[in-house]
Amino acid sequence: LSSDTERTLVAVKPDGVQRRLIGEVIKRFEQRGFRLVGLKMLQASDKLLAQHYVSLQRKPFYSSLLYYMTSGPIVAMVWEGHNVVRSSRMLVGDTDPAEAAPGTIRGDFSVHISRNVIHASDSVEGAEREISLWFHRSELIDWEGCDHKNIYH
Ligand code: DGI
Repeated sequence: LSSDTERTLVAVKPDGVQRRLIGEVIKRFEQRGFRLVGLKMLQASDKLLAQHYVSLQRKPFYSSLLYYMTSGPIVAMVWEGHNVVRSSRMLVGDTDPAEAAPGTIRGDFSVHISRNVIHASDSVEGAEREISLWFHRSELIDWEGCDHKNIYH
């Protein structure tokens, strides 16, 4: 993989879908210059979310987190580009909206940690694990934008 093909999982959570923020989220990732290589709307199962949030199983908020994440459709995406994992976390902002800077997605569109609109993988290894949970390989599309030479070199 060349340095501009790092990938990350981004998901508009049920509150973000209900609040019609799908387009806003896609707009921010597109205008930054990242490439969308996978996209779907789904009603996530408890099984998928248990795998996705395996590291949080012992947290006191775990059952309410799963209840919320299964309360309605989620829009899952895979974005590709140079340093996209770290850049996505910066676009998304702090986990707690009270700490998220204005200009970030959470800082602009959320108030409470239990309804923070969006997910983005927190490491390259985490991203690989999460992408394989949420997407089949056949659902990811390799394509090169005609603007590639303007965004890279
Ligand atoms: O990677 P993040 O989503 O930024 O954060 P995380 O992996 O630590 O936690 C996953 C989600 O769990 C987070 O987006 C919101 C929820 N969460 C995390 N900490 C708390 C929490 N929910 C509640 N109610 N209270 C928490 O302390």
